[in-house]
Formats: sequence, C-alpha cells, structure tokens
Amino acid sequence: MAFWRSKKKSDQESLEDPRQAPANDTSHPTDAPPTDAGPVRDQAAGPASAAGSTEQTGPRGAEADRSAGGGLFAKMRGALSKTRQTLNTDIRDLFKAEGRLVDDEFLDELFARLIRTDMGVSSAEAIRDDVGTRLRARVVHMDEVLETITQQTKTMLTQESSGLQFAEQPPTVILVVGVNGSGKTTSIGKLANHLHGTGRRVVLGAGDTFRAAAVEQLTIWAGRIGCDIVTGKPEADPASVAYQTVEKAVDSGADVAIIDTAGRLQTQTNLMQQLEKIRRVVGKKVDGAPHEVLLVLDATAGQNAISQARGFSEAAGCTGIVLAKLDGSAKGGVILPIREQFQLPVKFVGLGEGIDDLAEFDAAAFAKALFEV
Ligand SMILES: Nc1nc2c(ncn2[C@@H]2O[C@H](COP(=O)(O)OP(=O)(O)O)[C@@H](O)[C@H]2O)c(=O)[nH]1
Ligand SMILES: [Mg+2]
Repeated sequence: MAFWRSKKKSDQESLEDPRQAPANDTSHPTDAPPTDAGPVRDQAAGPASAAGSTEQTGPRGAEADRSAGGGLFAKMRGALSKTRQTLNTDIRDLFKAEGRLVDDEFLDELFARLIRTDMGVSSAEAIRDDVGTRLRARVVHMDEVLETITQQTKTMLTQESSGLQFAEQPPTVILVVGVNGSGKTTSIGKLANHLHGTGRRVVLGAGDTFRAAAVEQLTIWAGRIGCDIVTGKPEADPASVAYQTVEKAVDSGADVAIIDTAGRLQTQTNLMQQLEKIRRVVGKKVDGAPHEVLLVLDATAGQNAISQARGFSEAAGCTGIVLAKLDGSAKGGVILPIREQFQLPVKFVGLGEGIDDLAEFDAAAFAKALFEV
C-alpha cells in the first residue's frame, strides 16, 4: 500500500516506514504539575529522532505494497470492511449465478445500492453511467461490475497531490480544525508520530484550551512520541498558545509545529473568527504559516461531514482533509462527494485509535479497498 510513498516535488514529501510505537510510554512527564501556573509551559519530552532519513525511494504502487506484506493495505481493507461488506452484499444481491443483463432496471438497482454508502447522488450517478457505458446489453458477473466500479471510483478520487506541503524553511506550521469529537487530537498524535519517525522534530501546541482533558490527551501523545508540547493555562487565548507553539518551534529549530484547536461548528461565527486570529498570529511569526490547515472529518458522520467541510473550507482556509474513523464507518463512500464538491485534497485517513493508524490517502488503494471482494 502506497500510503507513505514519496512525491517527487521538493515541496511535498510523504512519509514512509512509520516508526514503531515505542513500547514504553511512561517516560514522558505526563504527570507533570497542572498547567495553570504560567502562561505557557514547554515540555522537552526527550530527544527528537536524529536518525530517520527523509530520502525517498520513489513511488510504489498498491500492488507492490500488498506483495510486500501489505500491512497498511490490509489495515485499510480492514477499516473499509463495513462499507465494503454492505456494498458487496447489496451488489451481490443483484446477480444470479448465470450473471445479469445490464439494462436500465439493473442500473437503477445498482444506483440504489451505491447511494447507501453515503457517496451521494452525483457520484452514484457517475458510477452507474460509467457501468452503463461500458457494459450495457451484456450479461455480466459481479466481478466484472466491481472491476468497472473500482476503476471509475479511482478516477473520481484521483487528486493532484496528497502529501503534506512543507515550508521551504522550517518550521512547517500545521493547524488542525474540525467539529468536536471528529478526531483532531488523535489524528495529531498519529501524524506527529509519523513525522517524528521520519526524523523530523515536532512541537505540538495544545490550542484546545477549553477542556483540560484535551490538553492532557495531547500531552500523553507527546509523551508517547517523545516530542515537545506547548500548553497554555486553562481557557488561555488559543491564539497565544498557537503563537508560543510556533515560537518554540522556531527557537528550538523544530521542523514542524502542529496546533490543536477546540472543536467548533462551522456555524459558530465567533469561533470561526478565532481560527482566523490563530492563522494571523502564526503568520506573523513564520512566513507563510499556517502552511497546512487540516480539516478533520468523522467518516461515521456520512453526509453530515459534507456540510462541515463546506463551512470550514470557506471560513477557515482549509488546505486538506483528514478523514478519521474510517474503520468504524459503513459510510466510507462519503469520500466521493467530499472529493467532488471541494477543491480540498484528502491528505490522510484515520484507520483506528492506535499510534500507527493513519495513512496517507491513495486513490487507487482506497478504491480497491472499497470494492474488492
Ligand atoms: N476508531 C477510530 N476512532 C478514532 C479515530 N480517530 C479518533 N478516534 C476516536 O474518536 C474519539 C474522539 O477523538 P478526538 O481526537 O478526541 O477528537 P477531537 O475532539 O476532534 O479532538 C476518541 O475516542 C478517539 O479515540 C479513528 O481513526 N478511528
Ligand atoms: Mg481534541
């Protein structure tokens, strides 16, 4: 699976060979004193990895990854199993042992089954029409239809780039936004781990100052990874935490700063303005920052994720999407309307709650994992 495969462009890099999760996650001072003593506390949580090389080995296909053991592809298939099973069972019902004639009736039935995955009307129409164009008036078996659907889905999901945009001069500043519970903090932990595993020094910023638990959660991730974290006192201005995170990254020569934010609804104007303020202050400290604004969407939210994407991409200047919780969702098809309706690349998918359960998005692999029997 080519989740972490490299990109040729110098300003884009992907991540590969994710580091194993450290066995000991108690080495970090997660039991450090409460954070209300000062404006911002820095925690140096162990040495950053100096060993990892970011040298790329060239793109690899899903086939190569699968033949190489396919760890991430298997995980991806596993994550999409609910969606795939629903879909395949539904589609299998359309066929008799001797195959089925592709006519209007068949195409209508196929359409009805496709939209159950939350892929939306226009994506289901596009797939149905493609099957019609290629297979109409023939008697076909399920495999052939699935193959056609997989190809069409891959085409629809293909995007220019899915790699992170790194700043020319470090630090790269990544802001992570989304509604409450979508998976922001967890995705940050996983992303930081991958970046750390490629030899980058990462500083986390606990910008969700509304909930002490959110700060604690991110602090635990920092401890597991062994990276720095900047935390503010409870209810501190998130923009000041963001600023100080970036400042810490600059002062310590870190490569990447990842800033967590409180969950908010796309309709909460003042909270959306707060994001704007965060963007502004980090931009004052580092040219071009934030270099990425990642919108985390919960795949189990299905079509609801789409209205979130709309609101956030307009108000928060998002540059990419992390589609979290794919593993718990029977609505993995939602990725199609997300891709179709927004000019936002899906950069990562969340495949579970573990430290390694994040994969760079890959259209071909996703389409295969979605439909392959
Ligand atoms: N199964 C699964 N659970 C996830 C994933 N990402 C996040 N979660 C869980 O979703 C819940 C909310 O995640 P959290 O990161 O706290 O969301 P936040 O409020 O957006 O920061 C937690 O219980 C996470 O463990 C994922 O990819 N798969
Ligand atoms: Mg959070």
